[in-house]
Amino acid sequence: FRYRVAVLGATGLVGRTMIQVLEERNFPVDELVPLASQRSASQIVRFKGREFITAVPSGDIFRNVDIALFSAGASASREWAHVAAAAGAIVIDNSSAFRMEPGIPLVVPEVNPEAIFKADGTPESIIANPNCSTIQMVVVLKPLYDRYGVKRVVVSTYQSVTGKGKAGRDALESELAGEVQEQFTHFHQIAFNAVPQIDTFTENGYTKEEMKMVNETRKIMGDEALAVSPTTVRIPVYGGHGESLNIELENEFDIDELRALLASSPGIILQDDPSARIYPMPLTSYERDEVFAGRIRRDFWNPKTLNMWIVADNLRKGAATNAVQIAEVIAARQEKA
Ligand code: 2RA
Repeated sequence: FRYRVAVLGATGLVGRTMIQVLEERNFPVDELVPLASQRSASQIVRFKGREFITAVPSGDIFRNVDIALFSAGASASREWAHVAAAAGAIVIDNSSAFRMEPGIPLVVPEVNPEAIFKADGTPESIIANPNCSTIQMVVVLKPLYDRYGVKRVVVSTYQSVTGKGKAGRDALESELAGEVQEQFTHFHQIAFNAVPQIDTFTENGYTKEEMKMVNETRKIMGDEALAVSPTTVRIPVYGGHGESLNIELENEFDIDELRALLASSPGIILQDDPSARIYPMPLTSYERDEVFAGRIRRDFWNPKTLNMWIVADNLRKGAATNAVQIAEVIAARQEKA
């Protein structure tokens, strides 16, 4: 099988990373259809040594598309996802538009790949890609959940400016260059700072980013009793999101056995040797597809509880790679069918 793959938002940071990952992972692309809004139309994207001009989306275009990767914001997804699905495309949407929609699966391939498919074994027509900070956390929670049960996670994030796309990255660069800002992309100056606000506040004192970590995690893990207590913070780094996790398990654990379990779990690379100063860092996760785990240690105040530190490239495993991996699961199933 080879696929005609559209990328909506092809000129954005995630869209460009999607195209890069499709090429790197050699996804069987028969034809690439890069799409962008009117504002970004007619820009050049490169794929497998060829240049493509971005087009503006239309119903007709999606008639000749098998898989459509979306990353152009929630309003563009709301406008085009059902049009593309009705035209026969399978939509993998990185925006927040449908993540909590009942009947639309929210998928991390290492955690709940079966949610991609209907009872008859065919793929759902719209599949939601979770928020970056949620994805890296559930990749690590999944093996612990299956083996020990997970009751509660207290998570503090240290999120890259690239979570806000090109604008987020450019904001840091211009502040570091000493340029005066008309208004701050990250609500305040981000250079030499940490801003404990990502997205807007909801009425309960938590931000939308924090509520995504609560609600999306429960949907992906299929457990509405799983307690997630989040604080999300923006910091001036490029390479990826860091997360400090305090995880309360249902059952007792042996720390070496738990470490070995993580090391042998899909999508996880252990970097955990404090004596050698080996632990995950954004600089070492940059442009990688895995979730890096380290600083694994027992919480000496609470039984059945551990602390750990994880890092993942939020543009890759946090967005583009996860979406392409969902497409890979679909392609693998069709090969077998
Ligand atoms: C952020 N997770 O980091 C959000 C959206 N990518 O800004």
